[in-house]
Amino acid sequence: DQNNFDISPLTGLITVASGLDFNTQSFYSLSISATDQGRPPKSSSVLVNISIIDINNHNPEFNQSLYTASITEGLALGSAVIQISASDIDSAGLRYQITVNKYVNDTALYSINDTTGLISTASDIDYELTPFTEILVSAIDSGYDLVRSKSVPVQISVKNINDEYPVFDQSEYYVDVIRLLTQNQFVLDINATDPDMIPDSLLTYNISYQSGIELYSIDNATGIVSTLIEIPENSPNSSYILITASDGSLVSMATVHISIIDEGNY
Ligand SMILES: [Ca+2]
Ligand SMILES: [Ca+2]
Ligand SMILES: [Ca+2]
Ligand SMILES: [Ca+2]
Repeated sequence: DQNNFDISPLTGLITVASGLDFNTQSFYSLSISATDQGRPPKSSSVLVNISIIDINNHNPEFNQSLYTASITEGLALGSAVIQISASDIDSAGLRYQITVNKYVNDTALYSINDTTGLISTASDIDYELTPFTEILVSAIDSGYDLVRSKSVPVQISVKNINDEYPVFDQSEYYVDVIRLLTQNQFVLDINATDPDMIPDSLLTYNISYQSGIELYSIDNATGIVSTLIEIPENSPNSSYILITASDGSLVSMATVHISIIDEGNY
């Protein structure tokens, strides 16, 4: 290629005239001629072959400047999240690596296959704990003298599902009730919470079982337990009821132990 090289007409020194790139053209064959100043001039020519030596002069490039993915919480460990891909004009093979990751209890949330660039879950992904995370992925070439790398942000958002059970503020409740309490009297206030977002955390309370006859009722919304009827004189000293809290699909249960005490002993 004439334009890539110059030759000094006097000294014969061949110099580079423009940028050379192994990846564009790796071999040149120049025909050089020398001419004397006789009359008539005589000349002769020679072929000069020039091989370009490859160096690592290109950075790896990702096919996107930002990757975004959306996954559902509760996926099995090792589930695919997103495929990352980079290329490098140099022939060297690339490997991938996560350089910045979010940790939960010292465990990385995501991992990457260093040859394929596939990102997978490396831990339990919990919306209530980490609804969104940004990791940094690097593509690193295998340059011989010089290693080049490039990194790209990967944003992963987690979709919520109703996976959290209602949690009572106590698993067992103990309450004393005065015998001869009339109906609609306050007995105790039960509370449960649910880590999910509304509406998956809106709870309904119910009494699922009462030992003995039906003496108590619960307000479905507030969890306040009251007497349904006047406590009969002959009711046993101790009884229990089972309370459920439901978010619409997930149900938890707690036990309320009730001691009925005589008014004089209270
Ligand atoms: Ca390179
Ligand atoms: Ca969860
Ligand atoms: Ca959830
Ligand atoms: Ca829930």
